[in-house]
Amino acid sequence: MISHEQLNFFENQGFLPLENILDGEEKEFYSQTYDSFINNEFDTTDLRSDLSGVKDSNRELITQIMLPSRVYPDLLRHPMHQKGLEIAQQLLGEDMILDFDMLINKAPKTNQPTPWHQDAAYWIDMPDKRALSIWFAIDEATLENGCMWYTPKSHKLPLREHHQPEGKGALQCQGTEEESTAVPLKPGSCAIHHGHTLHYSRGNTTNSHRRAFILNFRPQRMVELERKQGFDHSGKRKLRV
Ligand SMILES: O=C(O)CCC(=O)C(=O)O
Repeated sequence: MISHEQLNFFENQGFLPLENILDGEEKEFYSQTYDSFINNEFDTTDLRSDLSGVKDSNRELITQIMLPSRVYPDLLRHPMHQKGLEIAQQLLGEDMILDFDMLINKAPKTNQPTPWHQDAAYWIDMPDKRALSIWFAIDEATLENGCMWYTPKSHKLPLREHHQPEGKGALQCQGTEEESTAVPLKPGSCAIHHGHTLHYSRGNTTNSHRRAFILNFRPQRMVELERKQGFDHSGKRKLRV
């Protein structure tokens, strides 16, 4: 699935777009399933929050739902998780497994950027730093609705200093579009980034949703280490039962 050139590009740049991973029927399945999550047809108590940190009692600006495949385990048997695992193993090694998944939706006309950050800043320190994220576009991702931007080679540099804004909101650091590359995507295509790659997305200024389904992979032994320390990406330190 991954060519030698793509592997080199990922290793050197810290990100990699891949086109047409899901076919028409698969895209339809994920679109419908995604809407079921957004419309609260699944119980996502304690797993759903507004990543923007903005207190708007009428609506969420950036909806984040953690661990959809824990809520609906059938997802693990569907192509996104299966193909995602193959991609992760080809890029970073046979011992890669799914660590967690999440949904991030930017609602229409909400215009809230996802701040610059590196995912590793969110995680406990790992002796084996291999990790990658696969960001699947459910809708077409454009500059106007908040496609991803990546800072090439940033995964090779020390983590930037991150801070949490006062009140609530996502952990963030300094970054610029000038040093970065935008990655617009068609539905069913994906963009992969290393756990240390600096990234961000603009706000959604369009009349439609910008839905992304995201899978994160790391070595099996590191996932076991995380779980032993009570860290399962549910947003709570303790493992949920
Ligand atoms: O979807 C977004 O806007 C941000 C996604 C992100 O930060 C991630 O997948 O690590």
